[in-house]
Amino acid sequence: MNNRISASLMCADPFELKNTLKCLEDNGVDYLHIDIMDGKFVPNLGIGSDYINALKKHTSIPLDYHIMVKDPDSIIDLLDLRHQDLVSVHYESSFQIQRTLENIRRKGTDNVMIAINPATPLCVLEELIYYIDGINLLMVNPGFAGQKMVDNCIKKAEKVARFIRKFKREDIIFEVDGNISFEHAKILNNIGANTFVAGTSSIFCKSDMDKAIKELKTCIK
Ligand code: S6P
Ligand code: MG
Repeated sequence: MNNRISASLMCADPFELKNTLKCLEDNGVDYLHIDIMDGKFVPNLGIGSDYINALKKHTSIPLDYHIMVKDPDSIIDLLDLRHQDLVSVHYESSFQIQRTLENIRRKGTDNVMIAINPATPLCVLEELIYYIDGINLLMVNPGFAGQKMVDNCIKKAEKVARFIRKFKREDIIFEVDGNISFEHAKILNNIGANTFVAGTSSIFCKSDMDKAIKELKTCIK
């Protein structure tokens, strides 16, 4: 699988969105990362369905939904998923996570993913590995942009890579989300991550986004 960049829209200046989208499209950014938050599962509010519907009228870049809400099944219907979109839900967010994963697939995406927090033990994936197309490994506790990577998360990424090899699922999406700086992207690329959420630590950190995207691409070659 080719490495991919998913631009985190919660980090984009809303007043500059049109220019930002053009720059992301011109640079062939693969996904727009959409953080959906309810103020309960995580202590912040995030992007809502009206914003997403408006966004879809202005770009054809596939969306990468990161759902951080309690009882995610109740909001999946609002999303109008397309087959190329990615959707990740947190292990802890649903009482019947396998049913939730199936619901998401039924709604139309080919890319159903499980998101895991820095403290979520990897053993929970053993029962789910056959039902998912990807893992979104959080390198920070979810809720906010601009956080520092939680200690030990690089080691955790190594563990995830070993886990993927053990279960012979090298075909899956291995996404990393949170404080993905240029330096961290290089390290995580070497470990085996293939999808990189780009936020304030990389493409939204400089005034020249075009240059920053090109730099990030060289880090994950
Ligand atoms: C955090 C969220 C992320 C942020 C990303 C921002 O809850 O899941 O997707 O948007 O972490 O990137 P950065 O570089 O500011 O950490
Ligand atoms: Mg996210």
